[in-house]
Amino acid sequence: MPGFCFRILRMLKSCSCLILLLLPFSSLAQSKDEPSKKDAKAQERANAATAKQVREDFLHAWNGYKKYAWGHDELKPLSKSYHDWHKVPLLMTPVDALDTMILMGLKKEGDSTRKYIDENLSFDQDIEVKNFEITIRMLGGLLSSYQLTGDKRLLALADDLGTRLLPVFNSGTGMPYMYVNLKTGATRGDVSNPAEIGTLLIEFGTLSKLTNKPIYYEKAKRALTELYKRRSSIGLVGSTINVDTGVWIDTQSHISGGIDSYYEYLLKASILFNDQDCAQMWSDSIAAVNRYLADDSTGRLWYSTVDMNTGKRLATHSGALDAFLPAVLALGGDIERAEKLQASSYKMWTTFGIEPEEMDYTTMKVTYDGYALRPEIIESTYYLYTYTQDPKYLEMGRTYLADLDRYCRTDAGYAALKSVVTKEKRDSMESFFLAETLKYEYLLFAPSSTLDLRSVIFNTEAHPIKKTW
Ligand code: DMJ
Repeated sequence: MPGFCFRILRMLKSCSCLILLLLPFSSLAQSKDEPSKKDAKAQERANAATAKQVREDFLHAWNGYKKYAWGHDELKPLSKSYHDWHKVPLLMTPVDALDTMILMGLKKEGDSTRKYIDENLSFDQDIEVKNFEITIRMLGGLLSSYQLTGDKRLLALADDLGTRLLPVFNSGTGMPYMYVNLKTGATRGDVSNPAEIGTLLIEFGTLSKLTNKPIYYEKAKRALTELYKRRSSIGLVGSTINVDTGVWIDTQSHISGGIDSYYEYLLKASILFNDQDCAQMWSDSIAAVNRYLADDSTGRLWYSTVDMNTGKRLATHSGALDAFLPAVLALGGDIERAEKLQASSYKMWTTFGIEPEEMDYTTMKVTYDGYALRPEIIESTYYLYTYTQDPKYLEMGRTYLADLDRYCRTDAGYAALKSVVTKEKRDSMESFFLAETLKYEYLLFAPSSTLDLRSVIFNTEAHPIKKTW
């Protein structure tokens, strides 16, 4: 369908001279602005209908969670049961999904979910959690929902969680360990990666601003800075590093999972906190990434894997996670590169009917065939539509939605795919499907008054944070 539309658009472009010639005559019959007004109205109606459909899809998934997994972390949409990350559930899906409900105007659901979280969530648990995941999903979710509702209990929960997470920073370098026990503060996991080290400042920084406790900001900013300090002489970071010694373990540099949101947070923290150090770190880093990783040898723009010290190309992979970069490039003002890269991501999606976790972009052959219901490609589409208003991004959004419904919908919710080639489903619906995938899809079509992208910074789990300080 979109390919068809693009062809028509191309044809229309080539006829543009003719249209220009005919324009004065047609305006004799119609008032000057009538056609565009009509188009705008039709687009508005179509967008409202798609937004409504996304809201219904959200409710379908949420009702499945409520029916089969209520009180637990995640729905298992095939076996109609639940999955908990730890021996005690932390209400991952409700916390992650709450601000989506609020933005979608699902007041009743939002109110009862918030009440349930207020009354039942406690972090005083003898469990070991992954600092990164808990920060972006739980801390981020609590903070944005607090800002949207003013419910002080949510802020108190965030503050309690933040305090329990702080021991992660007690390493040799100040870069965080991967795991911490919420009750004892015991830490584990000295080999980490840039994403887990550098994707904390939006949440910890916001917590500092809202509680007037500088320690959160200081610890997360130090972690980010210590990582940046260890970049190579050509300005790149590797894949894994020991947080006690500061020594790189794996020197492969890319923009995919494990590194991705480190770059995202350099830019976003610079904007949210007006932090000039972050701004400097972002501009140095993205320059090196564009210089050494960007690869347009196939006629399309992709980002490759190189050695962080030499810049030597090591692999030509891209995948669902890499699709976050156009959003970040666009936010950083580089619309041209963002649009080129988005066209590549879209090609990846349409080649398989849904995007794979990883493929080789020189051959377009899948190297990892799963699809985890990831949001990144939709997130980038939403940013680019906001900045360019180009309707082709709406068509992209409609393609994703139709494919999600075609391949991932089950009678209990939505399921990840084991393989984008066979379209066989997997018994998993991660909380980010409700927190991110459907939120960005909804915002793409919802009226801009729902939320103005320019007035918030989304954390990497799509929780919008407003600068109230
Ligand atoms: C989410 O938890 C976040 O977007 C994270 O930055 C990357 N992985 C998932 C979604 O794919």
